[in-house]
Amino acid sequence: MTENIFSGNNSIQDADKMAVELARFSQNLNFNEEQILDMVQETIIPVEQFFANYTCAIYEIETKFKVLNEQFSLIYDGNPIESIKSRVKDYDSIIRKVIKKNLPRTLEAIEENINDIAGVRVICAFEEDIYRLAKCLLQQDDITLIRQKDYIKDPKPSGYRSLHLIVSVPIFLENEKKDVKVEVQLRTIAMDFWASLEHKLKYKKNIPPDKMKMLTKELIDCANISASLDSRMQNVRNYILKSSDQ
Ligand code: 0O2
Repeated sequence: MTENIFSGNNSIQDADKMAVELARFSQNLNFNEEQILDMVQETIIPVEQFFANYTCAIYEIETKFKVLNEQFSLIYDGNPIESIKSRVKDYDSIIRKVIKKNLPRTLEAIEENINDIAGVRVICAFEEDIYRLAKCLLQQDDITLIRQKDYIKDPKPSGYRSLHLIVSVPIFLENEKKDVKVEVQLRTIAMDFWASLEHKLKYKKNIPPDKMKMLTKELIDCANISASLDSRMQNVRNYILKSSDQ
């Protein structure tokens, strides 16, 4: 069920990239090999640990949803979760956000101010399952809700709908317990289908402005149709559940 789009190598690739840069920079300053190796070690290990913390936090959150999915399937009709997609934000996107938010370029500032370095997207068939799963996650005593944005009740002007939770979850390392932030996005299959297409349009640079305007409007219409589809499918499902109770 889980599609983990985080390759597991991001942190190493990012740290390697930094090591190459650092080595090049140091060579220009005539550092000797040992000094370069020391600096590389000092730079790489905190960066690797930084990314590893987010990977571990994703494991924790994914496991919580898998457990809920299993338990719900015993109570209700079928599994509420269709799929889970997780990722750790890549180094380039983090740096772009650092620049956009004008943050100091330190791991501490990034950790403090960027909430979506770890992202878990939970895709359900029905809207009611989204709220049921969110409620169950938030009532767990090791989860702290930092921020909630309900773009299902209040969709974005683009038509975007999803329930966003920024939570903090503890991870247990060799000698310490650390609270790590994770952005959880819960959405239906229809919301996810819409968001993927809209995301593609957002990053297309070669569409003429008048066509872009038309496609944006078309997507707003599609979002409304998709919201109505979600609601009608939910009604049919509720009817089926009610009639199987009788
Ligand atoms: P990616 O590549 O998906 O990670 P902040 O996160 O603080 O910068 P804000 O306003 O708190 O900004 O975040 P928001 O808008 O609540 O949620 C941001 C994420 O939600 C985005 O991440 C998208 O994944 C998704 N999202 C929000 N609005 C839209 C939208 O209109 N269309 C689509 N397709 N997705 C949306 P990123 O960082 O943009 O990208």
